[in-house]
Amino acid sequence: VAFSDKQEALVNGAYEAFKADIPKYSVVFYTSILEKAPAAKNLFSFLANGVDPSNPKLTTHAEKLFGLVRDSAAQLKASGAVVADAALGAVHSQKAVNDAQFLVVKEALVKTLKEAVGAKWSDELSGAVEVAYDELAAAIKKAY
Ligand code: HEM
Ligand code: ISQ
Repeated sequence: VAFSDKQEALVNGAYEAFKADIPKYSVVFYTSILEKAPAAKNLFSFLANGVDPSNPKLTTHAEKLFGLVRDSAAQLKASGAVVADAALGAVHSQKAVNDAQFLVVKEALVKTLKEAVGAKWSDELSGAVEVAYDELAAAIKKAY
């Protein structure tokens, strides 16, 4: 897909806003996921004791996922396509992660970045994040 310099800059800016307070925004992210999909608690061992922002596993996993969405935007701008690590496909196919779950994570991602970005949030930014996420999710699912 076509992805402009501006779209990449918007996704980068949103990622920087998330990075400004990773514990805070990780709580927003996981809370949103658990609201829509309470069973996600059983998928991630680090959620066993609830959404604890002082648990480094919780923040590290969120940071990795948000970082991959940012990388996806960079790949889209550079080549118009996203390639995901084979291992990333393998993990998710083994856990039988489905489209409904990908949607829950996408909605939580958008909600979290919206809160992080604040007044600078826009439809254009939302759209750029969604394309970067959707193309990354498609690349992961290619390995199924
Ligand atoms: C593992 C990224 C979507 C469930 C992982 C890992 C990464 C990752 C990098 C490797 C372990 C780690 O976190 O370091 C992503 C990305 C996604 C995505 C970029 C979306 C584009 C999902 C969805 C689910 C899911 C929708 C299901 C709700 C899992 C599970 C693991 C995992 C269960 C294994 C966790 C463990 O046991 O350590 N994912 N993921 N992922 N992911 Fe995802
Ligand atoms: C999916 N895969 C890996 C890590 C994650 C962290 C939070 C929410 C979803 C995730």
